[in-house]
Amino acid sequence: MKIGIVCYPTYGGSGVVATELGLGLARRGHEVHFITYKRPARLSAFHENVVFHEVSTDDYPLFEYTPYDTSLASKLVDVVKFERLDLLHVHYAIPHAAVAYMAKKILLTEGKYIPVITTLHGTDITLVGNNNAFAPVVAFSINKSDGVTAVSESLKQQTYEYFDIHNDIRVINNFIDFERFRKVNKDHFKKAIAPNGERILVHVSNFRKVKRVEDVLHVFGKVYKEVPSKLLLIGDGPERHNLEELCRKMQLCHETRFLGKQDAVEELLAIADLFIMPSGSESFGLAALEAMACEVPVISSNVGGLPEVNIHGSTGYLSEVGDVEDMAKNALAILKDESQLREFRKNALAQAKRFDIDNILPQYEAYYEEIVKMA
Ligand code: GMT
Repeated sequence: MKIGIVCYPTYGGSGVVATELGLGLARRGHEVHFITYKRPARLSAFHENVVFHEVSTDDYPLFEYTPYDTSLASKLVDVVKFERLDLLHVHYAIPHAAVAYMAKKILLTEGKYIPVITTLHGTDITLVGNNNAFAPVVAFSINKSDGVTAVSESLKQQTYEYFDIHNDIRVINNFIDFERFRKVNKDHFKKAIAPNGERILVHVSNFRKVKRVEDVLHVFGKVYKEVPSKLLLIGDGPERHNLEELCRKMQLCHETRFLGKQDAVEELLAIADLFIMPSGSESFGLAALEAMACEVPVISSNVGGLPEVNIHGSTGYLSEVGDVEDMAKNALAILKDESQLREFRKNALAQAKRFDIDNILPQYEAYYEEIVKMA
């Protein structure tokens, strides 16, 4: 098939999933066209069957806000027509689903029908889409998509709850590439970070408020009092400065490292003993899945899709949002008991295998076939 993928090219989860999906489809012989404003972060090398189309927007003094939506719609029309695409798969509803609908309508005037699949990732529904400034357009464009997928059962239910949706939503989960995410020997890293055999706790996110990274520090503050340990904070974002201040106030700076954005996250997960994800909202929790694939148990909140990924008492523990006491108690239960840690590591890996890219990609392919046939 010839597939157009529209996504945000940044480090966010939706862009990562879209890029890995496109690369996986290309490996399976499909022709994949990425259409966005910048080369996606994980699309750095040459890949057979992959083309990147950059959407450029011209500045004009009249535009206080550059009309990206219009440029993207025009680019979609152009690429669909000249590359003879069979399908457009847009990731993150805002603004991609509405823009794809406009491109579809324009193409129809020329006698070309292009089916559009929208994948809902999370904040496009839970935080952003559910805001009056976007809601009517999000609901309309989901209803106008030929196919809709959500990354978890929970996100599917939330979408029906928040909006008046009369389209079917198919759940196709986030996935993991075990060629990349697996436990490898990185003892030299471990020695450098935890020279006295301290436990290593890790958090990875975009440091937005919704991730509640301050809870990570509060949990770590309690754990550290009882078990010699180190904390690695990976990623960057708007809360970073406040977190650095909190870390100083809590006098945890010697034990905590802010590592910023890292390309090879798997190498750091390889030395981790515990992953912490205390999010206030999380449609799936791809970062937790990546940790589990590297045999790292997860302490998380119990919101959204997290209970579908992290199994309480098996791959880690779930707590109410903000209950740092409970999270710390659970973390200590794992970290103090070598046999529980070993067991949870094994369970985390087994659970992650359910989301192997080799199981999930064929679900997308089958869905594409279904939607194209219906169109
Ligand atoms: O907020 C983020 O983590 C980024 C966001 C995105 O759309 O770029 O991630 C969402 O999509 C990921 C991939 O489907 C999911 O694994 C994350 O759980 C989801 N984030 C939230 O729901 C907060």
